[in-house]
Amino acid sequence: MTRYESAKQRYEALGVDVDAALNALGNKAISIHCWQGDDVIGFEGSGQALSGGIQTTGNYPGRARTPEELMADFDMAASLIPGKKRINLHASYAVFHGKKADRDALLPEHFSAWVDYAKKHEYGIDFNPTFFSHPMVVDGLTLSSPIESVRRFWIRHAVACRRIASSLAEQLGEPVLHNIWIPDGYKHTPADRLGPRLRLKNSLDEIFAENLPGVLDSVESKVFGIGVESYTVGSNEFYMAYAARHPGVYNLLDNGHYHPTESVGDKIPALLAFFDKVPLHVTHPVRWDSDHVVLLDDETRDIAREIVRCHALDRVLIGLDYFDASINRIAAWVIGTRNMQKALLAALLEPHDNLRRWQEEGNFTEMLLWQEELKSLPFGDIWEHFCAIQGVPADASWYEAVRTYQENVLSKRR
Ligand code: RNT
Ligand code: ZN
Repeated sequence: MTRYESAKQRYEALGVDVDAALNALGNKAISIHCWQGDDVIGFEGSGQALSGGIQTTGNYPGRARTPEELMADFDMAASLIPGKKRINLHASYAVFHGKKADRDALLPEHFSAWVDYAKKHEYGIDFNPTFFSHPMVVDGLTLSSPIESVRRFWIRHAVACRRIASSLAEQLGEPVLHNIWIPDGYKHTPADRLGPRLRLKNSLDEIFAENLPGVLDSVESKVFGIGVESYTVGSNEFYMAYAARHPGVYNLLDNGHYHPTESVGDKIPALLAFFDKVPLHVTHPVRWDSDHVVLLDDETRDIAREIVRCHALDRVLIGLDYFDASINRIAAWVIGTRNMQKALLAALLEPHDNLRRWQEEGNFTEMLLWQEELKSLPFGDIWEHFCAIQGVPADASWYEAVRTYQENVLSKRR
């Protein structure tokens, strides 16, 4: 008997359908963020520093500088990741053939290179307007700016981006998540907390006014950013209420955007009670929204567990969001994405019906006992089998390919 067969027997003895778990995992797309590959710089060539209170730290050599490099690097990572993949793009990754367009004049044609690329590799695409690293961010504000010309510029940007998302959806034949995150906030305690929020609300109303097929809209809240520590316009309550009042607009949960003792795992079922979709940015915050590489830690496992327990694999849209420049960027993609998938697999291998029954019967002893016992079952053997049938390296040997690529390609980028 192989290690896989023996592990499978142990899970099956608990009533877990291992084949169904492998199938579900293989069919669940993970939306992988393009911006890990180039430190959130994009292709505008403006030389603008990353702004908006987010930061990439580290200076590992070999970041992608062009669309060709980023696409090649992403392919390298994707070849080492099992299952279905989507690529999550930002507007700042437009590929201009010749004449550049400012953010408020972006068109679907500026993303045709990405469509060709995605079609060739069968990746889905998700899309984000880019409200940072641009001179029209004035005093740190965009959609909530009191300067009407600034606010209008960013409304035009988001309108353009929703149209691009709709065009991408049409070209790919499947929905595209269009997620709005803005950096707006204040370093100092503001004198007026309501005004900026009312301006943001009006901006969103204008942005979402157009009915666009294929677009899944979401808004992403945050608690604070670097340099905007005292007030965030797009707070949790603000966007939660906005999404609840606007059918078709979803509330995206980024697990770096809450107080450290809050659990995004717990927020998922709360939102599933009211929304048919819950989009996520899975990250690893260390003391702040530091966007470290996703780990197979309790938080990631809890997020995965809630998705699976709630039978919501098709309702929760899993995207990743981190940018670590201190390690090989391709390895960062591979480690983080595989960790998300490992967490999902572990969750799929839990006997949720039994656990739920014990909870309902008030049998908390057995519920606790088995929650703990599950942690030491041979989940790694099932994971390695999954990788093998998906045609990717099952263990850490995937790093060999990255090391070779580093030597032959990344180290030559100067
Ligand atoms: C920032 C948000 C946002 C960005 C990306 C680049 O705190 O998490 O999602 O990280 O859009
Ligand atoms: Zn995010």
